[in-house]
Amino acid sequence: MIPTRDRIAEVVLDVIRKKERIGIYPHVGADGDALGSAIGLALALRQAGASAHVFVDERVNPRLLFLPALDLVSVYADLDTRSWPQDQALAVAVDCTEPERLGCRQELYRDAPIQAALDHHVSSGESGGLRLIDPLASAAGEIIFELIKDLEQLLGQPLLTQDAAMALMTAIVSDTGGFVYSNTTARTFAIAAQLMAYDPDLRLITYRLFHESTKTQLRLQGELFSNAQFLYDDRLVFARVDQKLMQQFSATDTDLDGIVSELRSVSGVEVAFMFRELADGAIRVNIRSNENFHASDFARPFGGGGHAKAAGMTIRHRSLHDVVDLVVDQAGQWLNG
Ligand SMILES: [Mn+2]
Repeated sequence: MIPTRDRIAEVVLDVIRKKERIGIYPHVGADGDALGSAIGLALALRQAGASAHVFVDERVNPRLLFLPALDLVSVYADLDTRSWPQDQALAVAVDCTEPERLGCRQELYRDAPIQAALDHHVSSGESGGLRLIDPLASAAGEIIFELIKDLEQLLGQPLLTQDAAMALMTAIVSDTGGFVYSNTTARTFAIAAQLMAYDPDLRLITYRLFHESTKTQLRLQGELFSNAQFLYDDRLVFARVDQKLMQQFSATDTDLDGIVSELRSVSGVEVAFMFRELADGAIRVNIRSNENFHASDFARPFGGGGHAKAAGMTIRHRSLHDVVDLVVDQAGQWLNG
């Protein structure tokens, strides 16, 4: 057993025995891993007799509304301060380590007598509390699964249920892109195999996370793909979206999900951009790249950031047209340099 996991399990057991409250905190903009992990943990803790709740900043992403036990999830903006729990004995951050990643809830998290963080992102911060960071885990869901297994051993009772397995499987499927990203390991499959024994609906998870679309999305994608522009021997491709187009299709930001990744998938493309005019006039640039183009290095001089193959930046006080020219020209120099 990893010492920190051991200690966290002990602390959790102590809180359960005292019948005290546990708050679970996924990061802002909770994705399938953050929310699935949080719900999976809450359900297992409840199975052990604990009073466990999940707190999030914003309404649940529509793509995740298939998750079980959403009644355990409270939205910060929807609660008045009186009903906000003051009596939690333990606060657990999930899929993040820094309290800053908890948005409006960070004070609530800090106010708890004990804080624990369960994460798989490499972190430079040295915040206090109990921290279990495992960068080799594909998803926070893997770490939560192992913690639940420890608790089952210590308590001598089963804690996982079909609903908890559904939530944890969602976490893992979400962060591995359906077991295809390079973070997918033998351990990922071993845990997924154990979760499958509880009969989670894998087909539904995959459909809702990756494949479900709407008529609006289909029409908008058709428009953007038809008009995508290829440059530099088709090594660069970009799409542009202004407010007029968004209104014409009655589209929202989520209707643009996945478009830039599709552009990158075109054979021979090294970098794909999506330029989007936001309602306040700022220009959002999403970048997806392959091996030969470091997306976050490219974004940094523009005040952006991200990962090697997925990054973004927001540029203000310039027109969509100017930003496209500037960025495409700069990217051309990178590709030819
Ligand atoms: Mn994650």
